[in-house]
Amino acid sequence: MPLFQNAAFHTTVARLRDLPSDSRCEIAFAGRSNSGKSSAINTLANHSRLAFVSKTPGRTQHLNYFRLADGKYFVDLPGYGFARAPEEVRARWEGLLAPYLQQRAPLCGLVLIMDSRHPLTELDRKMLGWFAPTGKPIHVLLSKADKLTRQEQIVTFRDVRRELVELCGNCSLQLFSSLKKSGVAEAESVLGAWLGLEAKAELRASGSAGEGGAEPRRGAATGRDVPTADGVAGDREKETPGKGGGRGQDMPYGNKAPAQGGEAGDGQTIR
Ligand SMILES: Nc1nc2c(ncn2[C@@H]2O[C@H](COP(=O)(O)OP(=O)(O)OP(=O)(O)O)[C@@H](O)[C@H]2O)c(=O)[nH]1
Ligand SMILES: [Mg+2]
Repeated sequence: MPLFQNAAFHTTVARLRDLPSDSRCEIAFAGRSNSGKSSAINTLANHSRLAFVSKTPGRTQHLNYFRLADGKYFVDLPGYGFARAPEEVRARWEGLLAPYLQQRAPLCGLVLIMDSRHPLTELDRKMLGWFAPTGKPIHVLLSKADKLTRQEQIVTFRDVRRELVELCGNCSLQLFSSLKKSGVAEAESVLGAWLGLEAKAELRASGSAGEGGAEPRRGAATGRDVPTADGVAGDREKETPGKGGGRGQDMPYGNKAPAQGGEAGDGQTIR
């Protein structure tokens, strides 16, 4: 059974004070509008309509929580770079997302989705520069890999990996396609490890408990130079202190960075 098969919609959050208080570990899915965030959540959950998917950019407007297990969540975020979003909406997103991304304690990692045909846009770089200083891990999904030839996948993967090393100390990446459902096992391995769900999956897979065979699969994302045969690949670089200024630096959702101290938009403390 896929690791996130039991995912179920939990809640929608539009104000920081409504963030779930029982969360112990949550993973946020960020990226440009229309890059495939909601689709990736559906694919990982093996569910066609858990998160709303749309051809029209700007579909996801709030923080949508999907419960995976007790205290463990995926969080679908609004996309950035949606040119038609009015300034007021963008300001609201920034007021919500800037403090969320930088201060939310149970946020244990970020999945950054980039359309593999246009990876590392200026806004993606802003997001990396914004989030990397938290020291939390980032896993990049190069989405819509089905739109690239095998050769293009290899080149894109290598190019993005080379650049990521410069931009982010605690990053990994892989190719992913929701259409072809490729890259799922690799993503499960990385995200399951962040959530502490992977060991259980290993036990299930090996059919034995406590037999050494339940070693975590973290290595699955390590040290590959090129995508593997099923179009999946990964790489986990050594952790180095994040570059970029974090607070005070440009945030991809709006035009202005939040005030020093990371005001919570609705005056709430982030937990
Ligand atoms: N070919 C292909 N299309 C995809 C893939 N993933 C998503 N799409 C399509 O891309 C469009 C946007 O997908 P969404 O998952 O809604 O994107 P999003 O990033 O959640 O978008 P916003 O919520 O607007 O920020 C939809 O038409 C999807 O069907 C993929 O792996 N391959
Ligand atoms: Mg969406």
